[in-house]
Amino acid sequence: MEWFKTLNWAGVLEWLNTIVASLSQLLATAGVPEEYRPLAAFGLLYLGVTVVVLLFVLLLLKLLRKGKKPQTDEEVVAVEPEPEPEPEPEPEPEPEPEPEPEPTPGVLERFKNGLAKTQSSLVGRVDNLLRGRTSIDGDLIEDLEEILITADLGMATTQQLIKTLESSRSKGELASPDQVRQLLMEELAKILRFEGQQLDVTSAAPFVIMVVGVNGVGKTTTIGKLANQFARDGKKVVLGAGDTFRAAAAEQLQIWGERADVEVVCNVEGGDPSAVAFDAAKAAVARKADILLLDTAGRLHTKVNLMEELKKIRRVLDREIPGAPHEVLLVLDATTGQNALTQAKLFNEAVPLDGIALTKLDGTAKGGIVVAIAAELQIPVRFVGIGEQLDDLRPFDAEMFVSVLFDTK
Ligand SMILES: Nc1nc2c(ncn2[C@@H]2O[C@H](COP(=O)(O)OP(=O)(O)OP(=O)(O)O)[C@@H](O)[C@H]2O)c(=O)[nH]1
Ligand SMILES: [Mg+2]
Repeated sequence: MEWFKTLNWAGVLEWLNTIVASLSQLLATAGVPEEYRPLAAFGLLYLGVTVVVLLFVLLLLKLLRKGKKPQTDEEVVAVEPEPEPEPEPEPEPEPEPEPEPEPTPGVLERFKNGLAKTQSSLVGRVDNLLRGRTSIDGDLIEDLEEILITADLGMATTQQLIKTLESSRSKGELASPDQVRQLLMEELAKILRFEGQQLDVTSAAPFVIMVVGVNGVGKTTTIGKLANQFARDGKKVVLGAGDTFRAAAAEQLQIWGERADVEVVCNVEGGDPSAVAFDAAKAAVARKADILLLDTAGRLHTKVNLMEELKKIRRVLDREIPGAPHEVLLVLDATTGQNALTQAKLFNEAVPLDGIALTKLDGTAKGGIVVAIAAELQIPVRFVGIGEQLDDLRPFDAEMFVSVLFDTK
């Protein structure tokens, strides 16, 4: 307040007087009558001072805002929202993080996920039985027998496995739980392994695959997945829509054909499936295709006339392409368990089967059926379906299957 007292008020008044006088002169030149000039001059002075004070306040606010940078989160919260926030300086662009690897799990992991239910119904129970055992006795083998049967390995296969276990035990080769586990793995792989397990489509051109099976097991889906994989491998593929029975069956195959970018040969709905087989075989030869995949209508294995129809299709194919079909692939749905064995036996009687595609392993605890199929039918399992995605049909590999099944870590 000291400065206030020491201020030269007389000087200030004189200075104001000078300004008012100059303003009056200015007003005179603007034609303002003399009696209004002092009032107008004061008015102008008042306005001018107000503008200067306002500008000063604004400048002060701006300076304050610049100087005050919040340091902590609490301070940020405490800061009053500002009427016109200064645009924050653009933060330094963070270096782009390396793109995450695709979340699609690897083949082994997909297999493991697909076999999870079968694993717990078979290996999980075997491990529970073996846990904490120091010796292997007859009771344990009996309990093991029950587990194998209920895990859909089938009576005959289970008996065969139990016989091997018993004979090892009597020779003193089965002293620890680990040895039981190991022997089971070896024996299962032995049953599942086949000479020429993988389908070799290079042995003929066009290589004709006729796909058969009961309703809804996954024939068309399997054809779609195979077509995609073959096409991706650079093969020229033709599809034959031999299911003329079910409405929209040809459309379903056509969608798969579009996805794989391969030709689909169709005929009228309700037409003769042998005629489709004929047209498809002709088209495959004309286009110099590497592979012809022929879909057929789902049929009950117990319906004799329908099984006869398959024989006719087979004959037609053979007439057009000698030696065809090179592969009659039976599609079985793993969720049907032991019923799949009956289907396979009856189909095999009508049209000798070359291989099996076991679908829907992902949705079932009955995956042990694959062992029963291989052991009792002596037909190689070529493919297994572990889901509905394009890549979820995998070539079957006995060693891999067993090691994934017993990998409980
Ligand atoms: N989870 C799962 N589903 C599958 C698998 N394979 C096929 N499916 C499903 O099974 C259902 C039937 O498949 P389709 O291919 O139409 O069966 P289809 O044998 O051709 O049937 P029909 O022509 O009617 O005899 C579809 O919903 C498929 O997505 C698999 O491996 N896993
Ligand atoms: Mg179908």
